[in-house]
Amino acid sequence: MKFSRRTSTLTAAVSATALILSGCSSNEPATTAPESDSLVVREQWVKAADSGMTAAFAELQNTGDSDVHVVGASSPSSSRMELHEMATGADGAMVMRPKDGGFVIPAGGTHVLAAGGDHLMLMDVTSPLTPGSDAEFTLEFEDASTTTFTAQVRDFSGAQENYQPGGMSMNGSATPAPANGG
Ligand SMILES: [Cu+2]
Repeated sequence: MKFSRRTSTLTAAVSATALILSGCSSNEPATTAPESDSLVVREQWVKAADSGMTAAFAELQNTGDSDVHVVGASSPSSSRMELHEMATGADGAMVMRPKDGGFVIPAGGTHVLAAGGDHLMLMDVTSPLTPGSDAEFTLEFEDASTTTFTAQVRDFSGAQENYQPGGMSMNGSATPAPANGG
């Protein structure tokens, strides 16, 4: 008798704890919208290339009231993509390199990806991007949501920046051949 009463008391205590815990989780802030809901992509285009590296540009507008973090990009047109920024290399020349933490688009703001600045880098074009055709891109956000957009391929003679892989320190001899991109 005594034993069974203790058991039921224990069970009741466990149930109460479970209720408290589930109560806590329902008290969390209302689920915020995925970052992808806040991002508008416009003026997007990609520089024509037959192979190797090239770059895509766009205006990324954040219509939401919290920052949007772009942490990755992908495209069926390239086996790999990186988020690049321009920086001054050791020799004083501008180089492009992966941007730590990706792109942050402030709440209500617009982040412009343009030649000479931040851009989406196609590291290895897998099928020729010919002027006038379209290419598909996917942006990945910090919360793992994604946005897909279509960019027109354009002829462009600019954006011939050198590539500084991994943001590592470099000297002239370590610099890869000038990349056809960024
Ligand atoms: Cu680049």
